[in-house]
Formats: sequence, C-alpha cells, structure tokens
Amino acid sequence: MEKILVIGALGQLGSELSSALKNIYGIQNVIVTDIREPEGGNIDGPFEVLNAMDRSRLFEIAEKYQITQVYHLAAILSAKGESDPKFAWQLNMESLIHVLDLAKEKKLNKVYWPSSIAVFGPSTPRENTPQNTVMDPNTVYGISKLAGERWCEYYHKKYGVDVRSLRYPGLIGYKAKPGGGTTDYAVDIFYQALESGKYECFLDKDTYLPMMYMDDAVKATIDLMQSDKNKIKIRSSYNIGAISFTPEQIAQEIQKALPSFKISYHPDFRQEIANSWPDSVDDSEARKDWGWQHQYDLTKMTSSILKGLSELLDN
Ligand code: AKB
Repeated sequence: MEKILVIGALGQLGSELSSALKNIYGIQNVIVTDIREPEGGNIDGPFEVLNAMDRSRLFEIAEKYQITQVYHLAAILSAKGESDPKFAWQLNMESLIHVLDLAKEKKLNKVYWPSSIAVFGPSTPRENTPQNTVMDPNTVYGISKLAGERWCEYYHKKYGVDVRSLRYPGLIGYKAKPGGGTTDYAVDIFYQALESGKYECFLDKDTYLPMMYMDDAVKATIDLMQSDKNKIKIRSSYNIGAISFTPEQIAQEIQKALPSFKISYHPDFRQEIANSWPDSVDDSEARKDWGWQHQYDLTKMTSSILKGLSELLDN
C-alpha cells in the first residue's frame, strides 16, 4: 500500500494533483501538506502544516504516516523569485535536498519533483528546444531548477533514488490560482475575461511560449510516476510539451465565446524573462520512453476553462 506525501499541496498544481492522487490511491493514503492551513479549514483526508525547509518536521511526518512516495511541489516561481533571489534559492534548493535525503535514508519507493522550461535561457535554441542543449537560465528560479535537475540525477546515480521529473511549460488551470510565475497571465486572463470583460497583459501581444492545460499536466505527472522504472531513461528532467501560443492568440480564442472581451498590453519586467524562454520544446524522449501524449489544444482548453470557471464563479 502506497502512502503518498504531497508538499505544497494547496498550490496551483498541488491542489489538482492531490485530488487525482486521492482518486487513485484513496483519500487516507494521500497526506497533503502546505506552509499554510487550507482556507475555510476543511480538506478531505490527512493534512499537516509543513514548511518545506524544515527538515526535522519533514522526517517526522514521513515517519508518522510511513510515507513511501513524495511529490515535492513547493517552490518560488520565476517572477516572485527575482524580488528575493537568495530566499528563492534557499527554499528551492534546501527543500529538494531534504526530500532527496529522506528518499535515500528511508528507502522511499519514488520521488516526484517538477522542473521547468525556466532551465533554458537566452542562448538556448528557441524552437523545438532539444532535451540536451545550451542551458543558461537568467532567473534564480531557473538556476535553482537547473541545479535541482543535476541533484536529482546525482541521487539517482549515486544512491539509487527513484526520482522522476518533468520540465513543465506554463501550466493553465482555473481551480487554484498560480502565484509569482511569468506564464500566470494565461490564467489571470480567464478570470478577468469573465469578471470584468477586459484584461491588461503584462507580456507583449506576440510573446510566444510553451503552455499546457492542467488536466494534461496532471496526466503527464501520473503517467510518468506510474511508468515502469526501466522506461525512465532521463533522471534529470524530461522536456514535456503540449501547445504554444501568444497573448493575442489566447485573447482571440476567448473572444470567440466572449466577443466583447478586450485585451491591452503593458509589458513589465516579466517580458525579459519570457523572452529568454523557448517557443516550443522537443518532447520526443517523453513520447518514446513512457508514451506521453497531450490531449488539449488551445481551442479545447479555452472552452473547458470558460465553462468550468463560469460555474465556479457562479457558485
Ligand atoms: C513560471 O512562469 O515561473 C512557471 C514556470 C514556467 O515554471 N509557470
């Protein structure tokens, strides 16, 4: 029986991934943790407050629930990280090392840790970015993800830790809001379209970036984690792709359903970060090794979000 610990479970990805894990493994077998209590204080199944940098509390919770797998999702993202780079580095790196040590010492079955397209930088080839290429990230978040990838591979090779990872593009979901990312505009735009009918975008209209609908991200993560160990050939982190679009293109897609929706552009410091990231990534290794396939294109994603978010806002 697997006992799964999710760190950073109240975040944008964590909340949806935790629900999916509870459906697979059972509510009582997924122990969700976050640095804060859930709003309204109620959550299905076990919940613990955990600061991801608190090593002894992590080990204590792992012992209490006899944890066998960890999904470590807590991180400071690209835009927010720039306001306090040293803290972002400390949180992103220390927490990962604690989890890898836990996996090594307690012989956990598996660990999941997300990387990001932020590992790439201005000298990386932009189109169909290869799995192995120039990596010169220019945010502290990207630097921490690149270093984290090296640590994951190191713990796998040196200590046999079964750690698995994906380089997520911008993740777009509506059930929980993201915080502090450069790709967050593609979530905010839906809220604003439905709530006020207009949106001022912090990236320029033709900023083309790789993105993925949350349902695909959850599926990718679970597919990777449920794959046979021998199929996982990359222990740093897999390139993973789905769709790419610009703010103008997503606005036009929204306008098909909401013709009066208006978008304006006021790029800020996040533009430079976005400019250093790929347009699209080559994820053929993920497709070949463990059968990755995405299901949502821009049109399907937009109509799913508009429907789901309208219902959510009505309630
Ligand atoms: C961010 O924008 O920082 C994240 C990411 C691409 O990892 N969404």
